[in-house]
Amino acid sequence: MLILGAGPAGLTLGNLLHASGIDCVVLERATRPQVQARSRAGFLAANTVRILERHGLAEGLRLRGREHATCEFRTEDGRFRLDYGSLGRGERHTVHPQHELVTDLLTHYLDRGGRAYFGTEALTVRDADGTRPTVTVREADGRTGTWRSRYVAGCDGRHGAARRSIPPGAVRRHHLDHGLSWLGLLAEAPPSLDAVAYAVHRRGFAGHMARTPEVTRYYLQCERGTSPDAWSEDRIWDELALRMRAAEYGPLRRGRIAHRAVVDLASDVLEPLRHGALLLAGDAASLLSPSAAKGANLAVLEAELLAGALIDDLRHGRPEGLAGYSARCLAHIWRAQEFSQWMLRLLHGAPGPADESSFHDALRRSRLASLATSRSCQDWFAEHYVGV
Ligand code: RFL
Repeated sequence: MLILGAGPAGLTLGNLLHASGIDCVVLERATRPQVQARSRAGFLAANTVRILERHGLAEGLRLRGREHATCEFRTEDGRFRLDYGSLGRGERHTVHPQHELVTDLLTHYLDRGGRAYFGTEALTVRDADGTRPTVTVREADGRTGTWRSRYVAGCDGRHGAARRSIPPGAVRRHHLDHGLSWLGLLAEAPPSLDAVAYAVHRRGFAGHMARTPEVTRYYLQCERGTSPDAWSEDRIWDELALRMRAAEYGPLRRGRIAHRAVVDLASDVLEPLRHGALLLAGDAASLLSPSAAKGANLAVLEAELLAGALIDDLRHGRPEGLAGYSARCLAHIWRAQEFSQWMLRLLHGAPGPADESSFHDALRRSRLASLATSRSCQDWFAEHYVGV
């Protein structure tokens, strides 16, 4: 079994297959230190924690993860908090930065004899419609090589070889460009408040999310095409303070901006998540806007479903699970897409002609007012915000 990519999807899958005695190899383009340093997600859903616990993979997050269950909205109409841990199904997030989760999963896999090759970039997957797909790779020393296996799991993200190798028309790609961009920032500063904060401002959205006691993620909506380095640190902090209404609600704790990247908000779903012997999971299968923090959680869920189906097929000769893998995942993916889209419309007006955007802006205010005042709306929000 070949697994392309050592992110949350590939490493969860690798651990589950290896624990079932299935011979598998993870091929990863980056070096091990690069993989373990990539900061992205931080909020793990309760279901993700349950999956990791079920398979003995939750030790790190139990030791270092912190429960989180409050979010705050700041708008032109004031601010309100939702203690979502006491709404909906009463579930909470666990804050555990993605690079720590990846490090936990990788260490667990390698310590138990799992095989992984770093600096090994998959170039193409060929013959996926046969029973012996071939992966051509560029190895760490620059030479090309080939790997063959019964199945290939494409867990190599949105720009990986798995997606590229699917012939045009073989699967359908549903795609939506939201026309919005966020400057994603990691600040070497403690969180400024004890809640996730979403600030809606006429100058654009701003977000605040704890990562660790020393590091906080912030987002600033920016113009499409903005270079990540275009904003000075002072401008970033001033703009965050303005949009988050720090003068009214309390100052932000400033620190060095350690990482910055512009994210063009887009979503897509491939359907089905399979081309013959090539099976997709994680961002390779579906890309979500980061508005609802679902991507890493879906990656873990899909990896568990794929592992179960592969184990049934390879160990017990039951291929039905693999046949149903795509449909099972797509049901979860579309629910997550729908909620991410709803969140996006909660936090932004819509780009477009002035009259349309003022209409969307009024809808956004009304949506926020419902969330602030309606218990059933809050229960719905909590269930979907923490769930996958
Ligand atoms: P990953 O993590 O991208 O891992 C893919 C791995 O494949 C490797 N690779 C290749 N290897 C071999 N050959 C090739 N040709 C290869 N091409 C790529 C890469 O080096 C990498 O190691 O995909 P995976 O496993 O599917 O996991 C998906 C998540 O990483 C992603 O959905 C989340 O980070 C999304 N996301 C968030 N999700 C959450 O659930 N909660 C959050 O709070 C959250 N915050 C975020 C996010 C994504 C962000 N970015 C990237 C837009 C915040 C940000 C800023």
